[in-house]
Amino acid sequence: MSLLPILEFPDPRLRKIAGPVSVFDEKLEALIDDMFETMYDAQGIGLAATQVDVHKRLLVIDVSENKDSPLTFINPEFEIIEDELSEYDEGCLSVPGFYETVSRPQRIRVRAQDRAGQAFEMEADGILAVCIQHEIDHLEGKLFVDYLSSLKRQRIRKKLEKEHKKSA
Ligand code: QAP
Ligand code: CO
Repeated sequence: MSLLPILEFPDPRLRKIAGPVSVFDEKLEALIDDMFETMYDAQGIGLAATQVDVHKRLLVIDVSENKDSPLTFINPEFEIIEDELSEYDEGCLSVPGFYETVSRPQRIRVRAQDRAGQAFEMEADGILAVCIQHEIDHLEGKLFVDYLSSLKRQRIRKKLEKEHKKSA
């Protein structure tokens, strides 16, 4: 297993639209394992393949307290069950150090495939529903900062660009 580098905003590769996963093989299994290792190492609760520069429709999530409930979503799709919005302070491993409030539908139904290619369906609410929607956005090249005012987004971009210059 290995840790994968995580792309950071405003890297243009975070804007790519991911394509479907069609081959379920050992290479995919290894990528999933590396994504979990990378997410846990970075203290994250969700990671989309886009964030590690792999433009395939694949997410890993673990919102459990004890980090013992890994969930893998391949080719995920969701529908809104409950139109009502709820607010959550979101962060992102690709936008380190910044948290802002975002509103999203409260309850969703997700259809996806697991690592073996088996289709499954689940309903989600609370932080899991937030996280699934946040991660599916990544597959569409979308970031949580896109929901903020352009002033806030620019401020975040400038601060991160400064950080990137320092460490380059
Ligand atoms: C998305 O985000 C999410 O800034 C996943 O310094 C976030 O795992 C969904 C993280 C909140 C729902 C609620 C962020 C770690 C992790 C940082 C993450 C940081 C270290 C973010
Ligand atoms: Co994110």
